[in-house]
Amino acid sequence: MKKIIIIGHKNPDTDTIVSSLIAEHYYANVLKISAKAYRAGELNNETKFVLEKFSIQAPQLLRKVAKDDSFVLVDHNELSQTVDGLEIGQIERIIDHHKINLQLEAPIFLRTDPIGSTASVLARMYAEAGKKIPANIAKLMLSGILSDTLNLNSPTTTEVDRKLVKELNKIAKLNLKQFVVDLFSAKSSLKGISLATLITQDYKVFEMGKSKVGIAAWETTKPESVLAEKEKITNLLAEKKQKEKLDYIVFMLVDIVAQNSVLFIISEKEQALLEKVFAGKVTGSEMFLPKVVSRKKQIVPPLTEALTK
Ligand SMILES: [Mn+2]
Repeated sequence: MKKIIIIGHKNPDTDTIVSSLIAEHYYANVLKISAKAYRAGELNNETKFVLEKFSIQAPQLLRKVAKDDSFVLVDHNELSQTVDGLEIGQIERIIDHHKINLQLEAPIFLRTDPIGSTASVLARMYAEAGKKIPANIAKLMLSGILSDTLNLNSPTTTEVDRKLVKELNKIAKLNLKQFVVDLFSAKSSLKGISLATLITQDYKVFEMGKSKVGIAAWETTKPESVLAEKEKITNLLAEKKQKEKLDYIVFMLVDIVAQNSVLFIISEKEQALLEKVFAGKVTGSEMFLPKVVSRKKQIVPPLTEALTK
């Protein structure tokens, strides 16, 4: 029987997981259509914390794409970021907050808003449908928004997200200050994280012009612990670049307290590109970027522009 599968991106983050669960609820309660949330990879420590705190079951891992099933993509739309084996014709709906980079073959339901998280987009969809948001869904929405916007500090944050946090917390009734401390401490936790995992847990591949660019990010309140491993991380990145036949690979270490980033530079090729695009100085194979915390808004667009010219 044909099923509808809701799925977020590979190397799932909190927004992608909570959005798949929220979308499952939206399908059941607003659209009155049965659809099931799955995940495209292992949960990170932050997402585990969220689901445990609210006693919500994680979506099952999707092991195989069946030809008959149709798909709802949440929090992504690039084929390089979705589950392997999925064909464009199987996509029936996209709910996202990223730039659309997809050539479709047929009309589909498509909802993208340029706001802080996919959870925010879903919250708006409930409001537009005149549906009340239950407390457990409001908690998931808050987690997605606060995680993706780094507690409303990322430049991806909009007025919509700020208002939503206030409105949703009237339902969820969380101690937001404490919740964010716990959320970011879980985000920064290296428990069970090998260096190989560290560079793939929040890793995305982008097609920029003719170049294939891998960009890994690690958001943390404790950058020192990761900086100390720079050499090993750089070696792993070089291997990954070769294995995946990438043109460039970059690792972005985001300090979510000080609100800045350090890019790890693996070769002269990356150095030349990054120096041209960001006008920052490379010292000891790293480039410091003050006030840069968002891959989506501050790293991907200027790189894409430089590589498509
Ligand atoms: Mn997101």
